[in-house]
Amino acid sequence: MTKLLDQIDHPHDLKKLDGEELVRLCEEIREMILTTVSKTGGHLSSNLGAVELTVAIHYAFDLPRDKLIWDVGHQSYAHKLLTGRKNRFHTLRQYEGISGFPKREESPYDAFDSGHSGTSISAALGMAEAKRHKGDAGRSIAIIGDGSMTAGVAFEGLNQAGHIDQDLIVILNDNEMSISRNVGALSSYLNRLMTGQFINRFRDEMKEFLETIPSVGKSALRFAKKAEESLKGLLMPGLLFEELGMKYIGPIDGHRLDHLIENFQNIKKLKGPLLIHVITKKGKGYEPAERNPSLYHSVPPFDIKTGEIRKGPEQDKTPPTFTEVFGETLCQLATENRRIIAITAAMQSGTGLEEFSRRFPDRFYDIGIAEQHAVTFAAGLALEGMKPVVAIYSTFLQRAYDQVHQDVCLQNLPVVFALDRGGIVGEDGPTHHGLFDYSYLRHIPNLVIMVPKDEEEFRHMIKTAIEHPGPVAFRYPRSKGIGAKRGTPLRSLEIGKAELLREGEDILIISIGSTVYPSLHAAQRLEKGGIEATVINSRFLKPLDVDLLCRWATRIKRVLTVEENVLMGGFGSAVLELFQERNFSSISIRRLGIPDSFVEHGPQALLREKYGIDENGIFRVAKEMVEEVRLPSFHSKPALTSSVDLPQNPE
Ligand SMILES: Cc1ncc(C[n+]2csc(CCOP(=O)(O)OP(=O)(O)O)c2C)c(N)n1
Repeated sequence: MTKLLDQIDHPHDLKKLDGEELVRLCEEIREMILTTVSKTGGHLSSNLGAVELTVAIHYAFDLPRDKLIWDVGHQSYAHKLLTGRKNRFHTLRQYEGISGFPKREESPYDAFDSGHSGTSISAALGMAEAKRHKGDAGRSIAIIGDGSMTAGVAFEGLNQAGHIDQDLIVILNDNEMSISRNVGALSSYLNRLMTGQFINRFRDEMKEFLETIPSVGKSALRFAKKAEESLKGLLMPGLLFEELGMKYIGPIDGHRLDHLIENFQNIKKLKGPLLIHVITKKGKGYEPAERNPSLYHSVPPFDIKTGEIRKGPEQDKTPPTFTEVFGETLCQLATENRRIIAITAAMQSGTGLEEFSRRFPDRFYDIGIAEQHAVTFAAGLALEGMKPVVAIYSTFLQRAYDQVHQDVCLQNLPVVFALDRGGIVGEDGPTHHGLFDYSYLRHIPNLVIMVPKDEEEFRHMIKTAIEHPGPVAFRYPRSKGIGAKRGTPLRSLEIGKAELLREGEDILIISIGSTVYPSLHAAQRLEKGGIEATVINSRFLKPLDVDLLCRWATRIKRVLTVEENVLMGGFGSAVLELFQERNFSSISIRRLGIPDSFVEHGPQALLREKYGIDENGIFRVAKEMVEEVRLPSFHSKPALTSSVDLPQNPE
């Protein structure tokens, strides 16, 4: 039998299939997703759960005239398969392959680039309004999970949608899961809608009440039964959304293709803002993922037969990842310090807080996908004498910039920010790289920022942060450390004190975080070629070790800074500013880091090499800098480095 998927180059091809064929197509899509993700890794559970939903949307609506906006976008694989990308699907998340998220540059069917939760409703509403202005009859459809619905911005969108009464379709894909089990009052509410407990409880209470009234009881009961259907609609389902001005429709079984299609076709005729509540199962159709949807939420390559995750270097327990070291050290400190509170924004496992949540359940908070709330909640805790540790991926803390600024740093509150996934994260790509945090944090007064070079230094930084009386952040990468020996008693580091790692008179390399060891290795190679390098591990992005940096810079006069962050406003910028303030006009300085562009998806090592922040890149530029003296006409590549002879300060 020929594959049905082979016949689908375009969503319009779906309309040639009958009901039974569409069901078979869903099976083929599921199989394709499973086979591919088992090899490439990726977001499995969410995609398996959204297959019928995706087919039904593409069948019932008219894309790309109608706009479909995927929230987060991690569940858009079936959409990619139906919109002309099936032949490239094997390149999913690979370097130069197709992205794991919707990308406008990849396809006209991808209406909006996403990766961060909660944005779909606002974007869809904006498009709907633009369509009204242009007189375009196309529909705007946001598809959002129950986890992402906990993001405040989703409610900001709903608030306006209900207010302006715009034609907008919001499909709530409810699988009761965020990455872990969804949490919070909204989740409980959706759950009650789903199970109908609310309605049943009401009905039972009503029945009891009516039966207690002797003469009217029976007929009233008959009446009540008849009224039950309308009562259901009138009183209970979707009340919250109805109150916000949306028309609520559901819940609908998200795996019954016929129901979905019929509902969507009817919905197309309705006006105003609609919320369609669809119930799906995360991991649907693959038993290991149905059993453990969190494990397969974002999964490395695995064996389809057994579900066993293939052992790569990342799965080895030794050395541990920075995330693991964070979780372990925080538990150690929390045993002695009962004021330590851990907060995650729906990333309990990703931020290494599983153990903490088990051991200190009363001091652990998963506050949902609500980074802004997490930070201000921490500010409140800190004001009352607790020691909150907010563990958030660097990319997601971007959302809470104002809270870090206003609610924590302006008030000089002792909140600890644990910024996981700092730097290049790999296959998740530009929406997830943590390449901006040096720049968006460094200029905020009162904030101390540390970046560990290895696991052992990291442990002491966590201790330092806990003991620091003001706001403090530490930023660490998505990876294993170098296997540094751990276990010395935890101690506090001196704030703003850098570490001199080696001495040499030809060039000064000042490095921070993940680039420190590559800098050291580059220095060792330079030495073999007769070039002597001094290497300083800055440890602190802020405050800098002014004395040490200035002393060595004025002595060597040739400085290379290295960082895994955008160059603008980053670590090298901080060093430049320092030298400019000190009138160091005769120092030649170059900076290695990420240029003014978004970094694509791909393996971490490959991208670090491409952007010249690995050992080879550092070696090459350091060598060039030393040789430039002998070959003055030599010019380096301008995109990645800048060579500046600093102007004399007019003062
Ligand atoms: C602002 C932000 N914080 C955290 C995340 C990490 N994240 C990715 S998917 C996800 C869970 C989303 O749950 P839901 O919307 O219900 O989708 P499901 O995977 O269950 O289909 C989280 C927390 C994110 N993408 N964006």
